[in-house]
Amino acid sequence: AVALEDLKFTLQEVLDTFKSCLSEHKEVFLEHYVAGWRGLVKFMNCLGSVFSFISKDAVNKIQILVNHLNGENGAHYVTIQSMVKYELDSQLVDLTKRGSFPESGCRTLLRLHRALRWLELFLERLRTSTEDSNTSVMCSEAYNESLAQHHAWIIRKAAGTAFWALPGRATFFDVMNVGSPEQVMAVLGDTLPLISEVYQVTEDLYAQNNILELP
Ligand code: 1PZ
Repeated sequence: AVALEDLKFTLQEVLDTFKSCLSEHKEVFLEHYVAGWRGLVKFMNCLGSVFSFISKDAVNKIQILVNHLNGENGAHYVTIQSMVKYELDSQLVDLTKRGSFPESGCRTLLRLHRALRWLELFLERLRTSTEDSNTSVMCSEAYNESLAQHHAWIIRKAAGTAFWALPGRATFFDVMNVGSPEQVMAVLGDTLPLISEVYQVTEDLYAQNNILELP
């Protein structure tokens, strides 16, 4: 049987994993990055089954990265930096059109990375929201400013529909499981800079290697 503890999400947990993501030389540990995503998926699953098509895709991508980590070349996948270097040096990435490497670490992580930008924008809105703010509106604004630009029409349509099923702000805060709204705001204030930094380090790395548009 699954222990209740495993199902229970806390925002604090996600905060802690993102905190452990960055090494002192600003490398991103893939293992912790993936753990952070696992926590986010857990959270999404608490919001209702409408989101399962979204979490399924995230879970798929997490699994691809875990397989690389646990594979025979796992040593190259310890950090995002080493992964990018290894896959590019070994020509394991489709650079211009999809073909031989649909499961490269670089293209797979890029999808999660783009979603992290959505999360950053959404949490920032949540952090500065008031009691009567609408989570669906905050969510779709954040989406339109980020991920939507990378999604085909049909996905945007499906995502847009799912957003209307989001619970209200109060329920959202309950699911985050950190306490009073004031405490949620405080934890959000602590979490956001960490997520932003992980995002920025990854963004810079991908920009330097000219791989921000991998197919
Ligand atoms: C809390 C509400 C959740 C809102 C999440 C907002 C993001 C909506 C994204 C809709 C994605 C729909 C499913 C699949 C999309 C894929 O086509 C793309 C591109 O991958 P490819 O086809 O190239 O392999 N996948 C993605 O963009 C990754 C999406 C991950 C979404 C994770 C959301 C995490 C939310 C955390 C909740 C706190």
